[in-house]
Amino acid sequence: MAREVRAQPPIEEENLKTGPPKKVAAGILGVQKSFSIGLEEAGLKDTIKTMRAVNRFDGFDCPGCAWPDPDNHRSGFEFCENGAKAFATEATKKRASPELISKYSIKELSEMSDMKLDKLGRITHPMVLRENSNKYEVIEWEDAFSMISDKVGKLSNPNEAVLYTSGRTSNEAAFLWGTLARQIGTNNLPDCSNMCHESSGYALGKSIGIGKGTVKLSCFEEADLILVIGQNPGTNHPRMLTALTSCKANGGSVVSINPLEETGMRRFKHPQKVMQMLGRGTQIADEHLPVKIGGDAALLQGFAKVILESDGVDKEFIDEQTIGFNDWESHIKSADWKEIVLQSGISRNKIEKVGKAISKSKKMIVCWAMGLTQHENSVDIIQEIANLLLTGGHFGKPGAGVCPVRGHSNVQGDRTVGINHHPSEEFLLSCEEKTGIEMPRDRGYDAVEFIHAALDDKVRLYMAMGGNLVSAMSDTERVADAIMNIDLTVQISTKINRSHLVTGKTALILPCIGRTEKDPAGFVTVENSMGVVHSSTGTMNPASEHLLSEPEIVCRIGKSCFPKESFNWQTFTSHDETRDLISRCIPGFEDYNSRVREKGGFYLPNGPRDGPVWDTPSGKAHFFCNNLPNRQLREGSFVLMTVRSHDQYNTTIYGMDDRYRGIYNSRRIVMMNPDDMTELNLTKGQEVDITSHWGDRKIHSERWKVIPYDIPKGNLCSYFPEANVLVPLESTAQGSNTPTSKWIEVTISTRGARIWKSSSSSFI
Ligand SMILES: Nc1nc2c(c(=O)[nH]1)N[C@H]1C(S)=C(S)[C@@H](COP(=O)(O)OP(=O)(O)OC[C@H]3O[C@@H](n4cnc5c(=O)[nH]c(N)nc54)[C@H](O)[C@@H]3O)O[C@H]1N2
Ligand SMILES: Nc1nc2c(c(=O)[nH]1)N[C@H]1C(S)=C(S)[C@@H](COP(=O)(O)OP(=O)(O)OC[C@H]3O[C@@H](n4cnc5c(=O)[nH]c(N)nc54)[C@H](O)[C@@H]3O)O[C@H]1N2
Ligand SMILES: [Mo]
Repeated sequence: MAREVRAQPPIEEENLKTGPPKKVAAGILGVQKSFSIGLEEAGLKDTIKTMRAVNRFDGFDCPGCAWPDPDNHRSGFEFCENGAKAFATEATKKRASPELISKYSIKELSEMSDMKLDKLGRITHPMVLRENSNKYEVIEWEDAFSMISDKVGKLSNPNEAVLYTSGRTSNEAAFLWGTLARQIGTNNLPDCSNMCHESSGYALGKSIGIGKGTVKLSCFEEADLILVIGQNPGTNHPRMLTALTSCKANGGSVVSINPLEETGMRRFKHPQKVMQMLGRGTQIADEHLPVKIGGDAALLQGFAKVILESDGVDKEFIDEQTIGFNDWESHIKSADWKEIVLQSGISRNKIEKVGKAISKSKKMIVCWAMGLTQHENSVDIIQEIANLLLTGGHFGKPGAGVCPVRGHSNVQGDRTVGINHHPSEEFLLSCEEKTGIEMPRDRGYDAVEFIHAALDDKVRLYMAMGGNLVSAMSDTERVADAIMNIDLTVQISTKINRSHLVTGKTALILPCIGRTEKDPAGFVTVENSMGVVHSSTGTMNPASEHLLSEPEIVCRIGKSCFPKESFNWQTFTSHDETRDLISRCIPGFEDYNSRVREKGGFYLPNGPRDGPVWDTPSGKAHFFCNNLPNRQLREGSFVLMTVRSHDQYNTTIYGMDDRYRGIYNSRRIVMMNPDDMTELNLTKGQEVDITSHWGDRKIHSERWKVIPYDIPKGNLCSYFPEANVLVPLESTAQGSNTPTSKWIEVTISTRGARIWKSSSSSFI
């Protein structure tokens, strides 16, 4: 029986208000917001308790983002407004109890907004949605595990199982999760990284032999120049503003490269420093380059041209440490300035000014996030960053290097401990030896490949360790078709989201304790964006007595599926045992249990940072030559990017405002250059329809309100997850296969006299 559910959030009547974008980030309002969210969700006592414990040596790791904490000291409060939202909504007093959930059919729940779904509160019991039912009901843990092992036993091929991971999962749970997939016999381990920094890992792996950043937090104090490209730290990594301020305090400069002039990059008032909070704050960006969406490869090649003609070339470093420089040099010299200016949208003068600053820099850091990783040519763009840094010898010394700023708080750790759909032979061999489990060698599905496989009816079992793939993936309606083809879908989670409503024929919800809560088995561990592995100890009582920890859930699934095998799952309900096993399987984790008990944890080895040593086939760092993209837009088309508002955490919507950008009470908006609005004869707040184009395929989405905004001409900006329906599944980055959420070709049509239909989008 097919259930009728809504894969996209409903369109609600909204009272859009706009004002000028804010000039200063954080300050007193940031502090006030942190407290008010906490009070509303968790109450006074628990708000203070969580705020005291977050990011302390003996407390829990903030579930907000992966930005690191200082190595050897902590202030009274180590968090930001948006971190406060993340832990307050987890520590909420509201409960999505079986009584509440079973009041509604799945269809009724799917008609709630994403914000309303989240505000139902914490899930308290394991629940099942049976094949012929349209309501969830309670199930005993053991029965749920038997349903899973039953399904695993009936797979005709282990690759019919897929195990997804969202990046909040601890190292312990992630390692066990990967082991479970491989014991089932598959490397089908798609994860949120596939939609996030996969392009960074792929590109850097080839250029410098490690798919991670090469700087420490202290490097920000030493750098003389920091480029922040395609990132909105004021909203998504607010504590990074403190680090940028420290660079400025020591005489360094910051350059922002972004189609939007984001508030956090203008001025910052430290919400925890009284004097700064009251003053004008620190100016962050010395220069802002409003690059066109997708114009970064051209811009970076422009910088390279300037550097090659100046004295910014570190000949000695290049000769000793790299290969491919000469080819790259002639490639860049032959690049055409006209094309560079046209594609980037930045004048030659401006490019030369910043290019000269880069040539002079002795210690440069380049930071980036989703503005660079979600394009068709993302891998090329990131390799162009590596090329620039290699030219100036910015590796192997403090104050310099690459800094891909990670999103989810443990997304980097999850990959390190084996959440990988194409693990190395070295990793598999080592795990095989130490676990006694035969490891499959076939490459598994990434997130996009998983959806294609499910559309082709090749997936029977899907289990998700957290996350909300239905809303986070591109092409929402096709993802829903794919998921509904599956026999059994399982969500291990804390809160209800759309992935609990758009499900397989049978669905399970296995509720787990969150980061902020006490785990009976003690602390877990995570790795931050700068390769520091440290502990995280929850301090709150779990939201319900029926919850289990993520590692315990994995162990009990494992035990239920493989009761007779020699790998004894029961042992690994002890986190110390799991860490011992990890330390035997994965280089860099030696003495894991003792080193992680030291204050602040320990750094994982990092060749380019510590040496430099390059783990590439040649043993050297590589320059790569990349051609600029040559994409022709059809007549009248725009390029749309999809970003986060200030009041959301990925698919979790906390509120309806995007305060820094001056947009209130509405999420279904599209920002447009005022000149483009005049040309199309559009007025502020007018509703338009958006159609995306991929080859002959068109996806149509109705009712978006236009907002005049300072964005390059021809470019548009909307929020995800609402706009994900417009991202074609086929449109992915070369090499990393990441959906191109920041580059979607669209056309706009006015709604005129058209009659409003209740379904928001359809294929035409
Ligand atoms: N509060 C909060 N914190 C978060 C998250 C959250 O949702 N809320 N999410 C977490 C996660 S998982 C992640 S990955 C990070 C994401 O952190 P960000 O990458 O900062 O997130 P986005 O909102 O996607 O912002 C992308 C930025 O890139 C710019 N941009 C878009 N296209 C281009 C381009 O072609 N070139 C350039 N130069 N810039 C471009 C946009 O204008 C925008 O400023 O944040 C993490 N932290
Ligand atoms: N168009 C567009 N799409 C995008 C992006 C974009 O910029 N534009 N960004 C992409 C990026 S960078 C990312 S990382 C993905 C995010 O993709 P996901 O990681 O899949 O999505 P989230 O919204 O972070 O997942 C939130 C859910 O996780 C569950 N959860 C929260 N805490 C815990 C916990 O402690 N344990 C468990 N088990 N579950 C928990 C809750 O049920 C919550 O509803 O989205 C991607 N999608
Ligand atoms: Mo992310």
